[in-house]
Order: sequence, then C-alpha cells, then structure tokens
Amino acid sequence: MKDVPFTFELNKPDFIPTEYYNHIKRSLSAMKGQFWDREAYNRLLAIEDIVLYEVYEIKRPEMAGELLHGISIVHPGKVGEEYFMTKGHFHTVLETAEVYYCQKGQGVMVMETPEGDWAVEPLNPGRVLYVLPRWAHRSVNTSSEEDLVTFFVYPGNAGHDYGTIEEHGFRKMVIDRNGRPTITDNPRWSAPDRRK
Ligand code: PAN
Ligand code: ZN
Repeated sequence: MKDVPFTFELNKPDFIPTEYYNHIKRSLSAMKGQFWDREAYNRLLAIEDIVLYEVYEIKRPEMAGELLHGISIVHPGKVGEEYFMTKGHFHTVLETAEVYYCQKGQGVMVMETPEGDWAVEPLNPGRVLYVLPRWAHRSVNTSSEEDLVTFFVYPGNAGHDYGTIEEHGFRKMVIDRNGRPTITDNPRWSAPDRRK
C-alpha cells in the first residue's frame, strides 16, 4: 500500500485504472434470487455463468479517515426484461455516504432507506451521484451495447451489508418495457425488520 500521495489514470476506452489492488468479477451465479424472472435466470445460467459486472479496487485501509475508491463496470445485458445490475448493499455503518461519478454508458442507481424512501437517479457520462448515508444502492446498466462505468468513493469504515438486500430485495426494479427503462415495484420485495 502506498504511504505517499499517489495518482493513477483511468484510461479510455475501458477506464481500467492504471494501478489497482483487486479485480472482482461478479457473475450470474452470485446473483441468485435477485432477478425477478427466475426462469429466465435459470435458462441463462444453464448456458453460461456470464460476468455481469467487475470492480477494480484501489487498496486503502478500511478505517475512518480513509477513502475507499475504484471503478465499477456493469456490462450490458438482461435477465428476462431486467437489466444487468450490481448486487447492491447498505453500508454496515449506515451513516456513511458515497459519491459515484459516471465515466461511460447509460444507467440508473436504484436506492432506498430502511425507513421506506426510494429513489432512482440517472447515471450518464459526466454525472455525479451523491448517495446519502442510510441509502442502499444498486447500479443498473440500461444500455443494450455499452458498459456502465462509474468511479466511486466511500468512507474506509463503511463496510458492506449485502445480506439485507439478498434476503429482501429492493423495493423498486428497472425493466425494459417496449425498449424503455421503466421503474416498477419489485414483486419479490419483502419488508425487512426496521433497522436502527
Ligand atoms: C461500490 C460497489 C460496486 C459493486 O464500490 O461495491 O459498485 O457493487 P456491489 O458491492 O453491490 O456488488 C460501492 O458501492 N461500495 O460501497
Ligand atoms: Zn456502497
């Protein structure tokens, strides 16, 4: 890990950092139960366990005062009518925020709070998205051709709670309806226990 200030570049066309510590690939099998159309999910998985998204992490200590950052790349595609997306999570320390800066592609961030508020905000090149503390977040690639590339930064002590979303889902989902991204209620959503 670096102990002096450092720089790196995000080179076009793919925006892969010139230096990174970890390259995570999440494939279809890691998203079991998250897509609404289970038959479409199983059909696709039977053909190939394709990679849905990738994350390049820059190494920093996971502690308050540090900023964890990197690049997230969601590939284009759909499971049934539902676009490829990230697992999504709350931060374990709920009162931690995150900034996303979209470099490439077209998509949205689906967000919600434990209190029941929800929001869906666009991600397109040049757009900055501020995810408030307490808001779970999932990025969705609504393009049929291009990767959705975002740069993210969040507090080192945030942590990731994937379990709540894995079990209960997001309230809203984004599907392709007649060729247009459309926000609908997620029929598989269930109310989690009220959190502090
Ligand atoms: C991002 C996400 C990244 C991948 O770094 O971790 O986009 O999404 P999942 O973590 O939901 O698989 C972030 O929000 N970190 O806190
Ligand atoms: Zn996050």
